[in-house]
Amino acid sequence: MKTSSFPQGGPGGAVALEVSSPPLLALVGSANSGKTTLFNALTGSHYSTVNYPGATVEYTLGASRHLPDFSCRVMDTPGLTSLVPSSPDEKVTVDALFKEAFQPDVVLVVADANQLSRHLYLFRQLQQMGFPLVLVVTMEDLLRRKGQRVDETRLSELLDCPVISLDPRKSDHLRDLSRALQNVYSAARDGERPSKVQYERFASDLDEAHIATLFQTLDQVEHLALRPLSTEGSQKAAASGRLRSSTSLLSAGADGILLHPIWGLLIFLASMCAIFTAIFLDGDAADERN
Ligand SMILES: Nc1nc2c(ncn2[C@@H]2O[C@H](COP(=O)(O)OP(=O)(O)O)[C@@H](O)[C@H]2O)c(=O)[nH]1
Ligand SMILES: [Mg+2]
Repeated sequence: MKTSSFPQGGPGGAVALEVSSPPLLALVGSANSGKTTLFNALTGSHYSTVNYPGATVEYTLGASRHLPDFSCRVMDTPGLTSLVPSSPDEKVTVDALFKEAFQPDVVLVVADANQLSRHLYLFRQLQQMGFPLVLVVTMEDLLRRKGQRVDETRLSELLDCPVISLDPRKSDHLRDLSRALQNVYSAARDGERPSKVQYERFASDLDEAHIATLFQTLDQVEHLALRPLSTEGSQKAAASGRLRSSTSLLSAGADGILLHPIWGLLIFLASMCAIFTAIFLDGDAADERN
């Protein structure tokens, strides 16, 4: 519990109260990634719609009723693709993430499995800023129809963050989610939250080369974390898996190299080449066995 002046408003408005309140969990992610569906699953649809302080942009706030191990306030936010806002509404949401009385204790990033690398961009920016994070991957049912699945363990290793794949239209996996949130919250509760000054420095340091290299790295993360459903596919994935590093692809050490405009691109191309060679050699060996 902490004391905050976060709006506790009921329908119709924000009322600032100095009260002891449970931790705040913010759901963020691109539009149509499943945030509101997950919000409804977590809160049982008991919520109020309130305005961001000083703005007409709305967000929704409710109490978690279906997270058995983590009692919190849950905040649904408008769609966001990057910490560098592209509309006035996005700017209000981004600004709120850095307002002291408003800052979430844990950020739950919601990403669509079918657009993983694109949706991981916001995740990575939030991670670079130092927010305590849990990643929920939605829409895996649609990915499976295309013959692929999400390897949660692998994705979690690559991102160095808890990852839960779930369909928010069902109530499965909420206990796993709840435990992950509680662990992340406990580990981070006494830590510093990212400040507006840090954010401004981060935003001004972003340049096109850095962004392009980050997208290449995230494409590689997606490639390594999505697995084929078929047995034959699994053998090929296992072959390519032998080439993989066992540490986080986005860990501090790897980041400097992988995000370097020249070395990052060369490493990306070399690893793609090695993976495809392994797949073809494996295929040839299988042909010879048959
Ligand atoms: N097939 C499928 N549909 C989903 C899943 N999660 C959410 N949806 C649907 O995706 C649509 C967009 O979800 P919504 O929660 O409004 O997304 P938001 O814009 O991020 O708040 C809705 O029709 C949901 O029912 C999922 O895991 N699988
Ligand atoms: Mg929504």
